Amino acid sequence: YDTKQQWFKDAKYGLFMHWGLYALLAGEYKGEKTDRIAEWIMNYLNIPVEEYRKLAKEFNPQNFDADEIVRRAKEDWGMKYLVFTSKHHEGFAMFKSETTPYNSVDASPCHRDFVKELADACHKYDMKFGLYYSQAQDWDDPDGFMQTKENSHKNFQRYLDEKCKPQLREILTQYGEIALLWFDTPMGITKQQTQELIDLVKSLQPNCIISGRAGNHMGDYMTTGDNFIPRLPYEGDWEVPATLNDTWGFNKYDHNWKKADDIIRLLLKINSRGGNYLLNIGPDADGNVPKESIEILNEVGKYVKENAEA
Ligand code: JFZ
Repeated sequence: YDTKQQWFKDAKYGLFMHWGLYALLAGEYKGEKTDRIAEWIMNYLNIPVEEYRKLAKEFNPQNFDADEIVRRAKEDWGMKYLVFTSKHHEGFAMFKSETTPYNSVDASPCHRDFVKELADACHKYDMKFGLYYSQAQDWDDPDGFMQTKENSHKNFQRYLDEKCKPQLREILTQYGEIALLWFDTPMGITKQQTQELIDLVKSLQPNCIISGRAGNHMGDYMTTGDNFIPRLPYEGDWEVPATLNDTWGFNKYDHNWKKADDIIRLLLKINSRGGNYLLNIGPDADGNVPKESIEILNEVGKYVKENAEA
């Protein structure tokens, strides 16, 4: 695996951000809790599409400040890139989309384009900007993949042609440089379909790096499992996506925070073997980054700034 992008080989440390409508539920729906990853709540608790969609009408994150988050990541935490969930498995677009009105500008009272806000901040602070896009799982589209739904992805190619590709085109043409496209959970996608998506990305942004989970081992680098670190010095580019507690999306019941010292140790271990550490935050429904996340990242950042940065 070779991304051919020096910035990625040098990056070492980046910020992952999982944020979507699931933040409104924060791990609980109608009194029922999930102690598993909170961005999967629609699936875990079998919330019907029509019900889940209503969340969009409540989404008004007054405290979300892209500039502040990116400034912290760059200046306080020593991170070199950001990856943001433009659309997670729930299917809701966190950007203005002409493809479907189910997006944060058209379906929510805030009328805000969060990809735009983050893109502007990243370009301002010279942070590489990447986008997560769930290419296979889409629990809102009848033809998107959902493991537990009978008859899901019946016409997966229609979903790809009518939602996935048009939205990829949108995020790759409207926000300046997209340094990385973070595809994920390539369930039920063929080699040819994966190739079509990669070709589309590269035709619009030739230098855009494709994550290891594009499908069929066709990404530009290796993405490991959460907190999994390959044993040998691995030849090639790789990245470890990881959480600070036990969830990616905000879960109000998850207080199992890692210690800053443990994060520092992991960062050094990953970097010494040549990998990048992509560490996650999950803002709440008002747009606040959990204070525990900020405390841990500040402490790690202090170490990075004093010892590890060139
Ligand atoms: C996936 C998503 O389902 C999850 O919601 C989150 O976005 C995470 C970053 O990615 O979950 C995975 C996918 C693959 C592995 C672990 C979690 N893996 O290969 O170990």
